[in-house]
Amino acid sequence: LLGPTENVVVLLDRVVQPARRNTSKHFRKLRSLLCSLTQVGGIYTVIQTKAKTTADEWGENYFLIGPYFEQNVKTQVEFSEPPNPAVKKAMDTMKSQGCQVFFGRWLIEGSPYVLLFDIGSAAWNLDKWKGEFWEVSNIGIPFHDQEANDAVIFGSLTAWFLKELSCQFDDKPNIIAHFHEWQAGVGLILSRSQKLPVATIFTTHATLLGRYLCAASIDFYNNLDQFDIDKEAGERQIYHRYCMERASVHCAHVFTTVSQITATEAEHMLKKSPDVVTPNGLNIKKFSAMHEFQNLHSMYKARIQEFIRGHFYGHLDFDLDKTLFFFIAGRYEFSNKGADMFLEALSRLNFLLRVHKTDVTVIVFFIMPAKTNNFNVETLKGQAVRKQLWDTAQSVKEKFGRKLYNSLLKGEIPDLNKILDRDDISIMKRAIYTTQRHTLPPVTTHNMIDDSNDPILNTIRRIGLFNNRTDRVKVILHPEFLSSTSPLLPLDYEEFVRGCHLGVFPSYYEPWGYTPAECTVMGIPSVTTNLSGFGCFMQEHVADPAAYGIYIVDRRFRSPDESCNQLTQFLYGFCQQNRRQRIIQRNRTERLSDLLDWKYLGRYYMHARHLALSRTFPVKFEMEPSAPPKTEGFRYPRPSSVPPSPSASQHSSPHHSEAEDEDEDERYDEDEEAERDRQNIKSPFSIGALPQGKKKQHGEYRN
Ligand code: G6P
Ligand code: 1S3
Repeated sequence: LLGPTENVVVLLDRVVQPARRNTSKHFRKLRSLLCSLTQVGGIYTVIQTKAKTTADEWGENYFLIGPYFEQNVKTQVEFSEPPNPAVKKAMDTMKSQGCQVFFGRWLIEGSPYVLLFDIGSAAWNLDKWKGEFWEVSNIGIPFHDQEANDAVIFGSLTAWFLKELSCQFDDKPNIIAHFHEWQAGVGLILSRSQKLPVATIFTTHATLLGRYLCAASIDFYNNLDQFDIDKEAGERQIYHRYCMERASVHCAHVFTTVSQITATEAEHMLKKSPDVVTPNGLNIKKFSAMHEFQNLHSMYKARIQEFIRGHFYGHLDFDLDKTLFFFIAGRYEFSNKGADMFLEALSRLNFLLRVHKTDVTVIVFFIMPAKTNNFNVETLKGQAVRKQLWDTAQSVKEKFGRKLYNSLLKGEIPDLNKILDRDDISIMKRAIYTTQRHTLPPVTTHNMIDDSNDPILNTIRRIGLFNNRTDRVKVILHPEFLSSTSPLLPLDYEEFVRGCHLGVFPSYYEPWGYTPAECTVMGIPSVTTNLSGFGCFMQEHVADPAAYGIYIVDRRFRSPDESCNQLTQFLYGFCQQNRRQRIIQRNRTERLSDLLDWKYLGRYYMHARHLALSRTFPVKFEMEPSAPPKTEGFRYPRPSSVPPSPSASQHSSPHHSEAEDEDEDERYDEDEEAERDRQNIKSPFSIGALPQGKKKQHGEYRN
């Protein structure tokens, strides 16, 4: 703790938090360690993935603070005594007053320390703490909003801990506390009102009002300055939450958000511009063999194809080798996540593929959790039928093999017309009869609790995408997160993404958007929009994003119908690529990974911390007088093989002739392009360092 730099750093993140829906039930929902990708929630992904770079920077001085949930902790945390005497003393004081506090290492990359408060054990203080919070903020919390009440308990515990910690030192310690989202904000507000010697940072990953207004299908971005925000919050019964969020923003020494588009939104909804934009990164792991991710695509695609064989039994009159897999995944916010526009575009794509009589089939997965009552019978039956056909084929093959072997031993070539006997033929006929079905392959894999009101199913009913034989676009709603232990589609999310061809995320409200970012690092092309932080970031950093497999739909300056047409064109263009072109495009997509690495993007968080220290302890720390960092200064050029003029051929796609289609071995020619481009592209890591804070008295920051 009192290391060479004498910095004490406490970074306050909401560990093991769900961030999926604004309800207490979800706040408390248990999470599985294995679900580390977006399935669990974007904010969780930020905190979990950036732990490694932050731990690398601050080492033993980095602590994450969050609520204690027994089920999660059991599988994710290794308990230990805090090695730091100040932390131990602060914890002991709280424990002696009846509060349960746990300490250990979070078993994720970087193994950071975690400090977990049991909210339940301190709940008896709720009325008192609500009163104290009212005294300092005039924000009253209704008794029925359990999530907000939990936030008051958690925030009061946090401020208490910070107070106990900071008074362990004779000299003023250098504590930075970083709070994410309004649920953690009470601790920040209380720390400031108690004038604790703590540098505070508040990060919002979405504004409460922005999310609500967009979900109500309001023309949000063209009316940003028109809203009566207090009234809007009041009408939606989130006024107290909104006040907690806004107070956190205004109390923080440094306010940050995840993208420029959310920065603009915050300016209007929260009446403050962020001091720093902190884009979200990922921990990128490079394979030692360059084409390993392509092999993984092939391997997991085969697993998805297996599922499709079962799901479409009796209707497998399309060529699986010419079938493309698209998907959308994430929280079930129908219009915010663009599922509405996607379905409309699929209907138009279906029409285009039919009129142009193409032999390509598109199967689209919607992975969005909804209330269900188990898998439906028809879907399970499909997999059983597939298994039965497989077993039949295996037993006939074995018998056939034995007869063939015996003939060869006798030096004879068997009469192939007689090698299968009547029994074999009967078994096979019976197996074929089981594949007869009188229903269409189901559109959903589960029994939906609210089937008749489900927005995805209702839209499918309206546009008539029922998986008919004539449809070139088939739809499967999987209203549950994926799991490798599923009896239906035994793949975890990452494996599933790798096996697909295209992720489609035409969001209307998306402060950042991890889903397309995750596709990118796995080398899977994706569709995003210029209303998502990720889409704008890519537009800024990549000269021709579509050539790299990042298709950005313009939802900002076009009408919904025009945007939908643009999306349809992207999808249709993608379907026209041949295999070789897809392979090349995947290589290019994967090349953008560096841009999304925390090793590069972590610098913005670093800057926010230095800024907070210099604002809180100006006598000790000063910032170098250079401009604050922006997410700019680096741009990927067009890939060298893409013609400079769009008139040369199809927009931004790799250009090769159809004759090359099946010639997979030539895919490695792409290495030449990669090598050429690599020489032209300066790595994002080589961009000049950010302006750093300087410690005035005791030397430099530790980094
Ligand atoms: C990867 C594999 C190839 C395979 C290809 C299929 O590149 O390494 O062996 O042919 O994927 O690509 P597709 O886009 O048709 O799924
Ligand atoms: C938010 O999660 P969401 O899906 O509710 O935070 C994520 C992490 O910053 C961000 O990627 C996403 O766009 C936001 O919406």
